[in-house]
Amino acid sequence: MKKYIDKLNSVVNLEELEKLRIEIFGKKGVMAASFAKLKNLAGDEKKSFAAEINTLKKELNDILNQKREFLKEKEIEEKLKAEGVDVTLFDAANESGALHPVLATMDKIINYFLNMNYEIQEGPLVEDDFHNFEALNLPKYHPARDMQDTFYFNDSMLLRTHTSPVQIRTMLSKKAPIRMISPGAVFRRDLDLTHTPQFHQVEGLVIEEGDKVSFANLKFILEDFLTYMFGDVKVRFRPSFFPFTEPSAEVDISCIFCEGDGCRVCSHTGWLEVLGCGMVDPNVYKAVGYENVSGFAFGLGVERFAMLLHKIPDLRSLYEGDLRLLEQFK
Ligand code: 2NM
Repeated sequence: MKKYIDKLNSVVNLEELEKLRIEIFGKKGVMAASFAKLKNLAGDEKKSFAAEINTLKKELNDILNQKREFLKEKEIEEKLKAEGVDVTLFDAANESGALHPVLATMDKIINYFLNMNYEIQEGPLVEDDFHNFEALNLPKYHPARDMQDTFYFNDSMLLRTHTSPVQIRTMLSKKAPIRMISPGAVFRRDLDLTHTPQFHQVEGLVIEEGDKVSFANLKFILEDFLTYMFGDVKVRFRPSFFPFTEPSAEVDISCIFCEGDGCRVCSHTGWLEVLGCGMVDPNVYKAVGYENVSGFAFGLGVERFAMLLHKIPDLRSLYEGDLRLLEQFK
């Protein structure tokens, strides 16, 4: 019987321990057999044997319970060790991610203007009629306010259709001089080869007191910016119209696919439209209470810039999350 003490002490897992428990304490176990022997004994002999096996029973039981606790702890520890993750471990096979091309393009644009001492301003995505339209010289019944183009919540609240309301909020909150860009998401009810209902813009605004800011200043900064973005390209300004600028222009660069020779991407014109801009319209100054100032503003679509920079033919591929596209931007 005493050999079971050694046996218990040398068990190494719970499974073995359970087998041994049955061997000792089970119905057909050694303990039951010992107690059965008592029947054949009498008197002092019976008494001392009974005392002996009861002591042994208690001893074996204590060892069994201790051993069980110890093995349980040990198994949990082993499990934790096996399943745990060492976050400090260097894994050469683990692949790193990268910025999405739209975000990377946004960063590149932002960096140019930060270097030129422009501030970044942000505003709400859910805007009201005044900041998104009215203050920008887009009066009621202007076609750009059409339900067809704008996501409305009700009569006055909407998802901003451009980041220009951030310029309005900035002008309302401080005086000239202003030198700012407003990067961010905008929303329009559009979905086809070249349009997604959410896209990103970077708009810019520069305002000084008096008549210091001219169209020549606007031309310089945009030519310099486009050279920074696209390298050695030609830049041209075409007269255009926006309600919030006067005069207004659209800006083209020489086609980066055919270098101006004419191809399908540039519709055989040799030019790609990349920006809108102009001198801030007097009606915008009136709406924000500015007097005796001069300034220019411009706006661009980040997705379009990303597509041109990386020669991505289909806008929708930017938002399909296909790893075969994304892995090319590490
Ligand atoms: C564009 C083109 C031309 C513009 C104007 C303003 C504001 F608020 F200052 F009047 N913000 N952005 C603007 C001007 C935007 O995007 C194609």
